[in-house]
Amino acid sequence: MAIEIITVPDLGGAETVDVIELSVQPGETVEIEDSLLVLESDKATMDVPSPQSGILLKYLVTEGSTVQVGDAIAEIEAVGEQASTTVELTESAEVKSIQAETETVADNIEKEESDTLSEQLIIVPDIGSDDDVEVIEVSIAIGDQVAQGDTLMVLESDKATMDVPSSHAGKVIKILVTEGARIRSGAEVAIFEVNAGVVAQSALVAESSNATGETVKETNSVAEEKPQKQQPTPIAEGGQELNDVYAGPAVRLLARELGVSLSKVPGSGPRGRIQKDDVNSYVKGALSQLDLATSGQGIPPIPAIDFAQFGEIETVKLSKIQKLTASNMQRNWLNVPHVTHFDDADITELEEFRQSLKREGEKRGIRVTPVAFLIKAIGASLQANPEFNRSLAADGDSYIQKHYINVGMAVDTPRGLVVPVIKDVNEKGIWEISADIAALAGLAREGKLKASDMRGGCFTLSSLGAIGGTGFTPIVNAPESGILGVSKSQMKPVWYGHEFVPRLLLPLCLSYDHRLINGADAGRFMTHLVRLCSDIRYLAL
Ligand code: CAO
Repeated sequence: MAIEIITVPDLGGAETVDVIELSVQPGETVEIEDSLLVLESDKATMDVPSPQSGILLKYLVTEGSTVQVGDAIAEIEAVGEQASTTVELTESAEVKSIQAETETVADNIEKEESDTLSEQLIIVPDIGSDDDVEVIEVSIAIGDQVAQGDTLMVLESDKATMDVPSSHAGKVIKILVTEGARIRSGAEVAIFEVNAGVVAQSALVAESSNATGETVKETNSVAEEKPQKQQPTPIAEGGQELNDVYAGPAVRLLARELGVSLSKVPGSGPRGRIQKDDVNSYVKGALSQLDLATSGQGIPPIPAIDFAQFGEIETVKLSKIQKLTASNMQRNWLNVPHVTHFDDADITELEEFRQSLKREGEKRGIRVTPVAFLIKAIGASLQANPEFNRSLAADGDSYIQKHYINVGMAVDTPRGLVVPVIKDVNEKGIWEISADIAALAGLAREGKLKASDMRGGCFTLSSLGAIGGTGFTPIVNAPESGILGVSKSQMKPVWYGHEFVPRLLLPLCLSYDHRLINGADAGRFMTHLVRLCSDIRYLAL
């Protein structure tokens, strides 16, 4: 096993350069000419290609470090052949050719003397090759005021990425190229409305790779006075200013593969250079925005509002439970077509019976509330109406019929809403259920529930009876198919056929998943439940 130390090759004149990108992960395999890292001097950005195929063992430099010719930069476990030529980061032959040709083009550009506005056809200068190259970016939009030297578009060949700067200042009135098109020297790029009297100049900025993959960046001016390469300030359709795009070929390629417009990616590298990580972070951010936007199945997100403009505010972080509740509620509300069925149960006798249990309850140390009867009655109703004890399978092709009866109970705690589950309620009596309610509600409020205490529910009870209200529409705790909301019992006059009689009525609100349960099923379930609550003798049957 041969370990090769890779060193900084000839920098083509630069004394020191910054390492701005480590392009390979240690442990990854590299082929000859794969870019190992990107260096940057004041004038040029250079990919350092691997002279050796093998496994990159480690880097001997870090991003941000400064290196010079001969410095060791990486260790490679050599596999296969070594590059036959020495890697040198000199100006490539192609770039030189581009420079020479560009000068010729510029010499031929005519000078306009007129003071009137005229149309000017903008063409691709000689790019030093007869091959078609791809337009990877059109940097101008119709209506843009372009300064001489502004980037019109970016071309990419197998070996080079080239900014094509504008030979004229003017207003873009027509664009004749599209991204993805393949063009060559002399191709028509755009039509500008130009102010006459401008000395036309042309420049070509090439960020080019030679045969060994090295990249150099050169600006070649061709007129008597060297035109400054302006920072492009293209105006997007919405009138929004875009940033100059400063990125190497590898990053441009990645951006194109991911469909990212580099003008939207903030660069974190030296002088704002866009790095691969910047593109990845941009994509991650965009995806999470998309998740937010589509978590409502295409429903547009609620806009962010600065409430401080209306008065004093404070921002408080949600607890874990609150966040989970929010996400579960939204998920359930959006997934489950809800219907809520209302009825009142006459619990006059139930309440008398419950009061009669108080003394014994004190002896046992158990407090019996209406909730215990409701949970028992729900269990019996689930047994009698098994369609409420089903869950729709995730694929929507089947349902799961449960043969156990566990009832979840919403508990209001300082940290948020939790739903412990009372297991096998149909096998338990009122004392046992009451003890379970007290124990689980206590654990919930102390934040001591175990995950297993909150799993396996078939149906949920949400009792707001101790708090008040005449009715509400609870959200189904999917994949359960029903939830019973209970409001505060009240004495009300009930017509007994010949007189009004004061009765204690308990408002019940049954929400259900209409994909699995029909209205008639819900009516039967509710009627059964109301009968059990109104005459608890039926609970014994
Ligand atoms: N009508 C009138 N009074 C009622 C009642 C009702 N429907 N339900 C309970 N009460 C009474 C009880 O009888 C008790 O009074 P007594 O001590 O005089 O008998 C009193 O209200 C207090 O009850 P409690 O809240 O201590 O106990 P509980 O068994 O009624 O409820 C629990 C337990 C855990 C369900 C409840 O404490 C709780 O947290 N409820 C909130 C549930 C919730 O947040 N739901 C919304 C979820 S979705 O948004």
